[in-house]
Amino acid sequence: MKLHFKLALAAGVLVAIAGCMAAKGGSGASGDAAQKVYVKPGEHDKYYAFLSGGHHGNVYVYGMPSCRHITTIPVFTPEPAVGYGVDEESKAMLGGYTWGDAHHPGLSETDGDYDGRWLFINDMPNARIARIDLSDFKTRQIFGPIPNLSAAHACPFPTPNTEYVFAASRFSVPVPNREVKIADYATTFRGIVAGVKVDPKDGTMSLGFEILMPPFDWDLADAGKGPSHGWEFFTCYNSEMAHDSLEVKASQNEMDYFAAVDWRAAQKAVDEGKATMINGAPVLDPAKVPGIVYLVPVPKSPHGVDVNPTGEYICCSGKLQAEVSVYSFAKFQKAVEAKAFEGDRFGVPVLKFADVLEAKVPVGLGPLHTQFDDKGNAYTSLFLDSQIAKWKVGPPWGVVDKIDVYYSIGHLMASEGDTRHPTGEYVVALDKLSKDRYLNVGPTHPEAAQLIDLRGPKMQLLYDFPTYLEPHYAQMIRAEKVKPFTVYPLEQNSKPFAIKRAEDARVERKGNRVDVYMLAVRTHFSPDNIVVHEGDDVYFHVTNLEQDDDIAHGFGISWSSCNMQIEPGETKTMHWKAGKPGINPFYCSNFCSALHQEMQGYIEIRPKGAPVASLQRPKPELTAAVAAEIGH
Ligand code: K7E
Ligand code: CUA
Repeated sequence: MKLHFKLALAAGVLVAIAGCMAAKGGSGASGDAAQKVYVKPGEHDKYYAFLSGGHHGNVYVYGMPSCRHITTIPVFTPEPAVGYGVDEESKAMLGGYTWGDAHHPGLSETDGDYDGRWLFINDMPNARIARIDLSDFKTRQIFGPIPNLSAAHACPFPTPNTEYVFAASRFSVPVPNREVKIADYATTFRGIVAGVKVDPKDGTMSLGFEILMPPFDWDLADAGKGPSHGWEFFTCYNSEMAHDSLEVKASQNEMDYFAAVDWRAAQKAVDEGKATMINGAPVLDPAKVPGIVYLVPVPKSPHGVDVNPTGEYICCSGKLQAEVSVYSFAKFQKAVEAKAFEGDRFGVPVLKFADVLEAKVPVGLGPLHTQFDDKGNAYTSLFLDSQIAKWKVGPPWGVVDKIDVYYSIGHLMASEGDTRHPTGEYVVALDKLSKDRYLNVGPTHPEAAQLIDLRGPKMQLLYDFPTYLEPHYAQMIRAEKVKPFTVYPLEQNSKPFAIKRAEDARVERKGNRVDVYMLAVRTHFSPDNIVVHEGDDVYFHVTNLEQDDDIAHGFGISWSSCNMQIEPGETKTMHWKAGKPGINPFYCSNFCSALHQEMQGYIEIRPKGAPVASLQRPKPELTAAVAAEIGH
């Protein structure tokens, strides 16, 4: 999110920004930094880092500490090289959308630690959550658009056993959405918090509950753990309920809030039938169902909310304040038990600031997000100061170190930093502006990320690496926890259109529909000559029979947008519409072998009504060659 202008206007700190920019420059790194990021050729990194792709709609995978970009996982956006959004399965998963704005990767957890099973990530504008399976680094489910909810920014932030992922609305809308006046915002618009259940066996997401919230802009979230397990916390801005000129009007109140949601109580209320169905979602109204959500005042337009590794403290950063407000979960519970409320907003009880606050830590200007290490320290990003402040969690609560970053840091990611056991080795600054740090590539600058060593008494800048647009948040997991397989075992391929024997390769037609059961193996497609009618709907079901590492085949068709990659052992289906009578070539688009260039074929398109066999088989010599290649 572009906070720059909003903050400058609202806080009147333009001078502060200009001043701090002018003071920057120089490398910041020194001494033994190069050795600390060096991973010898052929050796592997210690951590996987998953960086959100922002409005690129995907996930970038980096190795740490080398900061090498290893791959990009397509999630919400079509990707032509592998045919994501082109083959029938992934096309259906994208649901007609061709973009997403992905902000927050959320690794699955067991007992509050990353378990390496799945990675969840939000698409804010379209209110969707994707699940990437880390057994093959593929997007396997896109859940949503979640009904009634607009712009899932506080999302997905999994709970300690991945019981739930969450989505909260950044932009309130009428619930249910209908024809209303924008001017009726405060009476008609509502926020929504959605609890999305995750199946513990296979990760499948389904809607658990929705809670009707005040029409504020729900911003970020984090799950409780340890003593605060069972709760999810959400910050908001715009408790003023402005619907225009937000950069001024939404910064009037001294206090906004964080909301604390008791997700077990919410689920129980739904199971007991206390919800109203709206657009197919069970919606709970806190005015009618007490005990599921509370509000706690937070100074000055908070952004990040982060629970410390022990689960005792909730750290909120007021963007327009130079402090992190640290709340005690124990005090929160006490205040709830005592019903010490100072009124309510839309039926949600409001607790007293002083009752729940534990400490105020004066970190510096523009605090946004906080991460943690294994030694009881917190690290808060300072957008306006372009710094990270390291501070002690617990008395005597105070800043112990600061480091400059280049420039205007948003999120930061510590190694296993959202878990109960951060490793305290690294933090990566995810900077919003790179300005002069890289070769000039024109007006669109790359994003800037910086690796910082946390192991010494002082933070040490090790390395700068540019990224493509536009990581917001990221997570870093120990590499040994992630064990993806490198080929799909052919015997486990149960796709309905898969074929595994040379003699099963064929073309079948029924009416205008043509099904091509095709095999790909070095270095042939079988069949490689196909006859269709103009206008036919042709479905290519391509099975890659390889079982060797790194032997993917491509299948691309000339004069079309049809291309896909088929990995070893995999079957994919792609639709192609036959054009005018003539000849249309296809080929293997993914380099696979010495004779890759020979891996090609032709489609013969005949006029409507011309004779075309309803069953076509490849020439016997091709079938024999494929059989020889695969052993049967
Ligand atoms: Cu850029 Cu988490 Cu969307 Cu903060 S978010 S900076
Ligand atoms: Cu198969 Cu290139």
